[in-house]
Amino acid sequence: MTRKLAPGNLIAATHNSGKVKELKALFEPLGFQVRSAIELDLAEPEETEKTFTGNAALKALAAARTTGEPALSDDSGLEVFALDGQPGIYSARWAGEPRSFENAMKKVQTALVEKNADDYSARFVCALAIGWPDGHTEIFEGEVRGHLEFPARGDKGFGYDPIFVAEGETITFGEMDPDRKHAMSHRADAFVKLKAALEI
Ligand code: ITT
Repeated sequence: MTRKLAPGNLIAATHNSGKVKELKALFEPLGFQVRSAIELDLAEPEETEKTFTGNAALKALAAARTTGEPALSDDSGLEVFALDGQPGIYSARWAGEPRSFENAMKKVQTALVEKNADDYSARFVCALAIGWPDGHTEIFEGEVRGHLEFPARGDKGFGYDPIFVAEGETITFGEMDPDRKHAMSHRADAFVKLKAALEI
């Protein structure tokens, strides 16, 4: 049975400040006090799973066990159809260390050019997980479909936003007002499912 989640303390189990901002915007209006793994200086677990849902569960449980509070995690990424779903769960890792999404976006473009691809369809995927200190998890997956455009445009958002144009749109997520992105993104899609199932 789905475990419910009452408003209260919630740890955002992520070290990505772009995600922290978006997750706070989603959960704080519902009465949650959200503190991030960055604020709490939590260790970053190694993402050893092969799926978005697996990695989301792993990150939420690590934070919940360390803090003794329910934790929310987000595992997400960009899947490019002509690249057989890459970078996918490796979306952050394509940016190298220290992370450069300018480089990651160039890598995507180079891979498409090398493949002679004429189909630039892509989707963002997001798995949101809630983990409890006793090991229970609830996980929800969302997506937003669209295509890629180069060169990158816009300085709003984060990650691959400057090259992603959602279906029916002409501007990139990087150019879009954050409220509008929040209403249609893969994160919003997963959040709607989470909210309904957990009755928050
Ligand atoms: P945490 O694991 O600490 O949450 P991370 O950045 O390593 O942070 P992921 O492993 O889930 O997170 O990597 C997902 C990457 O996919 C992320 O770094 C972004 O570059 C990209 N991504 C996910 N959602 C995105 C969005 O809404 N807009 C742009 N890029 C996004």
